[in-house]
Amino acid sequence: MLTDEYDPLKGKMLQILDKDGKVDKILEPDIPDDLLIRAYKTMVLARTADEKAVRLQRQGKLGAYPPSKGQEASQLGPALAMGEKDWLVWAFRELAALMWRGVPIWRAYLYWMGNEEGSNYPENVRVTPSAVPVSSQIPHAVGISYASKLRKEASATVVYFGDGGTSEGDFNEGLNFAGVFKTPTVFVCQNNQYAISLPRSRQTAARTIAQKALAFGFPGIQVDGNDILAMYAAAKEALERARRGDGPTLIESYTYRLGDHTTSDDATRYRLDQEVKEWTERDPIKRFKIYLEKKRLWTDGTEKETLAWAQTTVEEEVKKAQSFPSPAIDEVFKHTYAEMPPELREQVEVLRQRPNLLREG
Ligand SMILES: Cc1ncc(C[n+]2csc(CCOP(=O)(O)OP(=O)(O)O)c2C)c(N)n1
Repeated sequence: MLTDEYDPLKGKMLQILDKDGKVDKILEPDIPDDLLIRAYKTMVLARTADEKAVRLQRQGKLGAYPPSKGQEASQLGPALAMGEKDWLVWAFRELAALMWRGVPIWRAYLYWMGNEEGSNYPENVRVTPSAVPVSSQIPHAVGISYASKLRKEASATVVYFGDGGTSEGDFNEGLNFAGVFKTPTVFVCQNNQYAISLPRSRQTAARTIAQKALAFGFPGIQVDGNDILAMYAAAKEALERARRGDGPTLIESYTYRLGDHTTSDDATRYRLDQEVKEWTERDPIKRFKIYLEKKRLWTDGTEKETLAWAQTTVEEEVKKAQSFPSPAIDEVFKHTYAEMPPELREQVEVLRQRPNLLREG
């Protein structure tokens, strides 16, 4: 068991692919070549789509956007290990995972353009809508997985949240319930070192986030989140544990947000250039590419083709998102309550009479 070998109290972090693309042969997971290639292409596409979203925001064509540059392996590793019937519950910075699970990029763009159609995923896609209130998605994920346990379904739920999210009541309540009721939940904490400007050292005095699992009575593991093979292996084991009925696992993905917190943030005000430079050298895409090259699955030619394909694909997705008309005024109020409460109905009426209020803010 990886969670025994890498017990958080032993102070070891799971890494299979080091920053120079060298693989640990003993721990290397058995992933078919075609899946490895698809995973790499998805990471490149996610990076391209992410950088495009930031540029669209700067041009006033998209609202606030939370970049995920640098966290592609952290997100994609667990998604790769998931089965078709498993649920993915995300926060707001998990573009690569959404893409892998079948959410079209244009829908993701539409969501950040303020159009709720962006959350209308295809019928067979088991992904919940984004949850911006920090950690509010954790109790939802525990509820979903508890429901599949009661129904005796063989599906598990993977839920993503950040290091900042671990200070919320919802984190503590959710993990406690999961431990007591042995729900089939895989908790993936993307520890990207900051909650906006607050560094991880100010978030908790615990040495690792992974060790918090032990107090809830289930295993935790700290994983190099820029190593797709390690994230895949840890998630695979956690999903198997969940499906066996042996309960939840907490995976701390030790990673870094290379971009700003959102397009409203300026990370240079609280991070040193040197730190960003060091993490850029640990880029998850770069090391995965070296791994594929060594396995003779990748060449300069396929790289060039893939970069061009990613650019063209993203431009097409942008066009699709932009072809949607602006939503009707009452759309903004529709998707929280089954029945709209009177105070919201009142606000809709005011807006109908004075639509400029929305633009004026
Ligand atoms: C309950 C709640 N409080 C505050 C905020 C404002 N807010 C948005 S993101 C964020 C930081 C989240 O940090 P973390 O959980 O580490 O995730 P990251 O943004 O780094 O991915 C905060 C405080 C919010 N969205 N919800």
